[in-house]
Amino acid sequence: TTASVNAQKRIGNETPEQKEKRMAWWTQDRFGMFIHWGLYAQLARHEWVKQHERITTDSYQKYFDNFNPDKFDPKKWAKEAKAAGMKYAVLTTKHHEGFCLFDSQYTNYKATKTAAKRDLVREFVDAFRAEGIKIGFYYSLIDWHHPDFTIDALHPQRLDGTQNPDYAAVNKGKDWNRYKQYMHNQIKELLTKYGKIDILWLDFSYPGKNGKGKDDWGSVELLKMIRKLQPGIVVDNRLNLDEYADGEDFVTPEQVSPKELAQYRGKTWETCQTFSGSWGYFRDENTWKTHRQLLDLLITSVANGGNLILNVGPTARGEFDHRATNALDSMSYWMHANSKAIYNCTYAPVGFNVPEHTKLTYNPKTKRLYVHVFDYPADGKLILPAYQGKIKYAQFLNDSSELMYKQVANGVDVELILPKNKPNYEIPVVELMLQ
Ligand code: JFZ
Repeated sequence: TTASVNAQKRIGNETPEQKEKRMAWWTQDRFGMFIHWGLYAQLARHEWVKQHERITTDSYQKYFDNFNPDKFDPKKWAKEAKAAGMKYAVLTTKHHEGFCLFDSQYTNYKATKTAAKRDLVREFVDAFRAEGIKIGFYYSLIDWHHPDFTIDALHPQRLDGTQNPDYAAVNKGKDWNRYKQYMHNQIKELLTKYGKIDILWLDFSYPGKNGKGKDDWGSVELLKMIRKLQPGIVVDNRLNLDEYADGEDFVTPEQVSPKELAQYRGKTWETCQTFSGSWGYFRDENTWKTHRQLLDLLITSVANGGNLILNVGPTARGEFDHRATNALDSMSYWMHANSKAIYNCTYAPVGFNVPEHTKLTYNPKTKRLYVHVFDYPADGKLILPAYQGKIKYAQFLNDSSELMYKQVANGVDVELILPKNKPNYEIPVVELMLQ
């Protein structure tokens, strides 16, 4: 999707300068936490399990009846997010399964009607706000529980669990407008009952025959309402409004590898990533990313002018499991020492070549260039190609210890002299003060 297709088509009347100002905090903060939590945590094998396994709404009811997150303590979540250096957090207020973590007046399929007896969204908002973390709501446009949500190509489940390509027959008697109204009503609730909301992450469109897009969601009308209720809010790009210049605040490359991120330079973007492949808690998944892979995603995002939102899928009891906690702890250790190379940073200015085995981030305000040393040179030599005359001072970022450098005989390159001992960080960072 690209916003440039028809730049003159607009929904509101915000100027590009006003948009940049509205989005400034978001582009500076760079690192957020995604939280996918719902009844699916009990099945513990992906948030799409109801659809993947064609579980009927009747059979799924037992997960509503059994839901009892006795360890839910969002203050703990918020502390872990904060420690990891995450500046904003986006919670699934309702995922595709349709279960609402918030106390919606439009449904009984909600947390307050379960043994939890609490508005989980309210507590999330209070806890994260108290830690100074910006608040984001994910809300699924798709709803596998609402009786008026029509079955389509991507959501072929019939209420009896069998598949039927005869959509007209299957959807007979459903009132789409009733669902659309329900969805608009709930988004309105979310944007009026919880104070200032910083991010809205609506998910997702799949336009085309037997799909759903802007006309189905009433996206134009919806975005107008959103902007009216929360003028400062930042909204994702999954409403299928990419033909409008102002129909999306940021693009959302999902689960892509670091090398695919370079193509997003110049856009406003956030890559969303899981620890293990699934968004919802997945007990038996053993493909967890390493600390290095997570760091690579964060550094490479910033090195290409984007954000990273890293997902946690809490257990059905309401906790981050030990694998998630360990992963967050490792980020926290690195960010404690190196976050200056992340916040307020973007790609390096023109003329700064990327030294071998490194990635560059840059803070335009402080004019500091950060060299992320992915492979530490055994001989301690790090060549900064064509940096001669461009540097004032060099130090490690983690401890502000000075680093010596000298001009290479070719008169163009600079040789940075690193100590034998690699600092105790998976990827150490050199801070260069530029001339
Ligand atoms: C969606 C959800 O279906 C998923 O469960 C999760 O919440 C994720 C963050 O978002 O998945 C998508 C949506 C869009 C694309 C891919 C996966 N896409 O546009 O490629």
